[in-house]
Amino acid sequence: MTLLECIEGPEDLRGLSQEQLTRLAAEIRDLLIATTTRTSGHLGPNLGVVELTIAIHRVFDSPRDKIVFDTGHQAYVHKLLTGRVAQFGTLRQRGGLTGYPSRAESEHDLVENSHASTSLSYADGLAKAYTLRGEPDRTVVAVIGDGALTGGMAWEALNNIAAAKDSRLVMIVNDNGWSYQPTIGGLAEHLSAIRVSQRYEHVLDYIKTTLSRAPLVGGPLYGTLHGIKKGIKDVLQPQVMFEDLGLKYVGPIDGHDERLLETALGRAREFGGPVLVHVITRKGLGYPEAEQNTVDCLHQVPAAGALPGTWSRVFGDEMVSIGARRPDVVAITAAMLHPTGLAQFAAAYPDRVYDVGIAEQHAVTSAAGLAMAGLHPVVAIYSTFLNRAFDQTLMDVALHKLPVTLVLDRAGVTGPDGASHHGMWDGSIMQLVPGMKIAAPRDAERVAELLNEAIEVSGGPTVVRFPKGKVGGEVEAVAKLGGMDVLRSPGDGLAADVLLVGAGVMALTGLEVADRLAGHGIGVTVVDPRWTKPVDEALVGAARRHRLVVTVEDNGRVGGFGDAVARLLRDHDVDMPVKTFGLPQEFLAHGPRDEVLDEAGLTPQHLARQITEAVALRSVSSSGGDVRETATRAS
Ligand SMILES: Cc1ncc(C[n+]2csc(CCOP(=O)(O)OP(=O)(O)O)c2C)c(N)n1
Repeated sequence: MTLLECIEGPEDLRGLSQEQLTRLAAEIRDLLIATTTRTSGHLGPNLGVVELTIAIHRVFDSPRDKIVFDTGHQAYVHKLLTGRVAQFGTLRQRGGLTGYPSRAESEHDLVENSHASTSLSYADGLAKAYTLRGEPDRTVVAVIGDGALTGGMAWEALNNIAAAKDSRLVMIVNDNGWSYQPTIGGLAEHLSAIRVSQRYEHVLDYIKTTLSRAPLVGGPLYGTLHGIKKGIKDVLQPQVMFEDLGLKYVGPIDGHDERLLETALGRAREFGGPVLVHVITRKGLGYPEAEQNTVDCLHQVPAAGALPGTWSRVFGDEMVSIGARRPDVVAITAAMLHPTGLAQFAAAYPDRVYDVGIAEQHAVTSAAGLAMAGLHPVVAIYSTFLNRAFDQTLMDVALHKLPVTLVLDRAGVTGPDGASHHGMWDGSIMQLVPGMKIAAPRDAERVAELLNEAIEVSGGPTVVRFPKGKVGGEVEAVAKLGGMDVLRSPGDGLAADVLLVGAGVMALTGLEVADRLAGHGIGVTVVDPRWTKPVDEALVGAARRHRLVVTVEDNGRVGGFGDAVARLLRDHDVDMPVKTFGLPQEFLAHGPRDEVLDEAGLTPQHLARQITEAVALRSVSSSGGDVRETATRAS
């Protein structure tokens, strides 16, 4: 039995010797590598926090003390130390452990949102609550990476925490110099100045020896730390910045020296007010393939980069051609250059790409500024993270009718990252934005076509949304209906029973549904709207020529494309039932995309059954002709 297998909870760590802790760290690293290379997952970040997580759990008393992991992708070690070794092999598998903290999994898990830069705000609230409730013996710990620290919310929180002098709050900045890519920005430059400083080793030694001589508790300790800080002020800039905010600063601490970490954290805990502990770690430590990976230190396995054949790559390739033709087109990423497919654009036009850090709100308003000055920015963002920048899209971009294109990767069900990563909101919230135009390509050709159309729009914002993963082969239109593509007409001998409008890839699902329904004698016209906002008014006439309208979208059902179609038909007094299929408006668990879609009823089989029942309920009286009579042949 390994040491790790004997750890059923943090209390089992307490009796271990330093030598055993070293062995434990090695066992954890072995398991992290063996598991994530099989199941997929965040390898690099977790390898970097092994000693830190051990130290946190030896110093603090979870779950009485509260530990908030920012983003939560680096919480695997925490899972292993809180009784989940046996289940770890099920990581990110359907029904297995989630890839982030999960309140359902453990009382030691608190925050499962996985959207970065929130930990300090949660921690601020928790610590204030414990003060108010008269529970001063509890400490709140936030673990935040230097990448997550580039997010605006983190700074709003710091500003407030600095003023909450009674909060027993320990903020651990896990500084490895990397976000997905090397962390960018003014703060990052300060932090990296420390790491490359030739005097860094001396500083660590100095802190090590001085800390071990420091008094054990409270104010006197801080006097000592303060003295250290002042002494190294010329070498280390960040603490000056934190100090100017009014925050106590401890560091930098070698994040792989478990004993030293314990000493620093123990003293931070005893201080009794908010303290920031600056810890230097190495992303990917212990796995050469991660340590030496120059793209992202194996932030994720398999790599999140835009591989050939993926939607992101098709987008990225098209951006390179657009960039050659349109010198006014610039690109923005919020710390996701490679995963969003912008790496080639960055290589071709290094001056025309901006990595703003994990700062989606800033990305969008900065894009507004670029557009005001005559450029056409393309903001490439994962669908789920656009939620952050709704107000910026609405008020900063749309109100000013600015030509900004938001390219939303990973729209719809994404899979193993679970509830917080499914891109199921954008199709609804973007419907609310006046003047917004939303494109949903069904295949690679349409990604290029619709991206180009979006970039031609000069009077307001546009969205292009597409899913995660591999893109299928081209599906050609058989006819046009207004600006939409007709992919299939009911077929010989079948009536125009159902008008099925499938947004994006759901148009392809629609084709399979139509095949199944044809087998039951039900004629289906399948339309890909291409643009899901504004809804093409040609649907009004087409609806009148069928007996049932069906919409299918890979987005939450509430307020999405389907609701927009139903509204259009109501507004035109079309007396036609509309069945809107989409994702249930719930937080959907993790699992393979096809399984999540299956559970949501969005497979051809489920849809065909439900549509057959709906058709059966309709009266047989049929009106109007066949869309084939009115559609013009696609040229
Ligand atoms: C709002 C938001 N934008 C983007 C991401 C995607 N993302 C996940 S982890 C990560 C990098 C985090 O870097 P850091 O906090 O330094 O942690 P590390 O992985 O380096 O330990 C990013 C950009 C996210 N989770 N949330």
